Amino acid sequence: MKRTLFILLISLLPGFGLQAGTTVDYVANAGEIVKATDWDKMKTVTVDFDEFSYEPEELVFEVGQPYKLVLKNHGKKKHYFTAEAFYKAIATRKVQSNRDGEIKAPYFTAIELMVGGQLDLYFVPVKRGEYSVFCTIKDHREEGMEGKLVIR
Ligand SMILES: [Cu+2]
Repeated sequence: MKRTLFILLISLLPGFGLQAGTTVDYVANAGEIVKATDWDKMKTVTVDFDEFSYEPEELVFEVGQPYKLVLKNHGKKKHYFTAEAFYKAIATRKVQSNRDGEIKAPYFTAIELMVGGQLDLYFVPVKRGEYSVFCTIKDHREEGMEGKLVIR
């Protein structure tokens, strides 16, 4: 009886039941980090998409440094920038389209760019690590649309 109760209590602890089958959690206090950040110190980094590449294919970000990551599609096809673990390792301020508006959300799993499209991701790196990014359309990843996002 006591043992059953103990197991029940343990399984109710926040996060305890999430470990199996879940990858990484997202940055829960992203809002506070974004607010506390001096956005005047923001650095702009651009990634150009084409068939079938990201240029540059590796990016290095510093923890705590605010960034605007400009994603531009110069190709003749639409492309993804899928990086779930990376998006969960950053505090996202917003994703902005200069023409259409902006989206605020705790994290994303993927960003898709239409032909000629551009989206700007405003964020602060939080969790150190090496994260992969790739395009999930057909064989684009095998063709070379794969990169590395490093937070140090
Ligand atoms: Cu693609």
